[in-house]
Amino acid sequence: MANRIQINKEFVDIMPQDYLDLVETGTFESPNRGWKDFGTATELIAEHSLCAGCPESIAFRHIMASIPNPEDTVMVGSTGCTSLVFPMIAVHNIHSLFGNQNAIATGLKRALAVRFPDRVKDVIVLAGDGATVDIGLDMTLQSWFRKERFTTICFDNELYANTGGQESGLMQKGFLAKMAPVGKRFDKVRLPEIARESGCDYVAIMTASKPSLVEKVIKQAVLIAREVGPTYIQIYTPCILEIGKQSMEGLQEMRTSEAPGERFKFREFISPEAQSFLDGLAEKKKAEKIAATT
Ligand SMILES: Cc1ncc(C[n+]2csc(CCOP(=O)(O)OP(=O)(O)O)c2C)c(N)n1
Ligand code: SF4
Ligand SMILES: [Mg+2]
Repeated sequence: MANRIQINKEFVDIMPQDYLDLVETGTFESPNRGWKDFGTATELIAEHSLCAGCPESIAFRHIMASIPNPEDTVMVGSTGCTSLVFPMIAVHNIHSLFGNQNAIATGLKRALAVRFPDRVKDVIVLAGDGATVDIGLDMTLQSWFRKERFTTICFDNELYANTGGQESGLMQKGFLAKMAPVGKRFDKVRLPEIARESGCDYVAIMTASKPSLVEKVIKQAVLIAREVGPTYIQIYTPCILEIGKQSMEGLQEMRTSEAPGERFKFREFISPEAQSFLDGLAEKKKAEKIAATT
């Protein structure tokens, strides 16, 4: 049972069961929480408002289970399908005006450091591709140039899903959508490469199909952002509605798109500073294991 996360007594009788379970049996304050804990609680309440089978919901659940320090994490969202989920997750979160998310996160991270000097506070931006690479690109890049210490996660569904399927910079070349009938004229913007060149110390591109991989990447990204510099994760969360797939077909779509040679094949970039930080962590873990067995 969580000590720091409590429900106000006045509200207990109106809270959804998922929230009550979360406080009673959730993994907050557990140092080794991860996707293996699925089933003990639901960090994203089951009756969320995304389309049935939307891969954004799977990705959200994998991420929520993997955040290393949820009780001291603030997430910053932006307008889009992702913002339908934020009212239903059990982590502090702020909704920002479309595109402003990395500017808001910058101020928040700095303010939290002043307000809570003795406590580690993690900030995680989670926004769609339209918010990250189109309308918010200026704010995204400026936060990376300045080496602001937070993680940016882009749910890349390669279009503007929430407004009916307009073209985004991350859409594939030639793709036709309901509100982009001419077809995309230029290549998918290479945001992972731009992130690396703009100062990110850790960058990963992937799908949400493998919970263990999502866990590893999220933990690395959050810890590197805490200690070294900005981190960026781009996750393919296909909009099944716009690409004409059934609710059960999202997982296969992600698997197909992460095959060798495909655009979401797992890739990561780790700066030398981030690598030596990760090596130090691994050494520490090894030493703790040896100490525990002797
Ligand atoms: C300042 C502003 N501009 C435009 C919009 C309209 N709008 C709402 S959601 C959206 C698209 C979101 O696309 P994306 O960021 O890719 O998220 P998705 O819905 O695909 O998850 C747009 C253009 C808005 N709400 N606010
Ligand atoms: S419109 Fe697409 S991205 Fe949005 S909830 Fe539905 S399937 Fe998911
Ligand atoms: Mg999108």
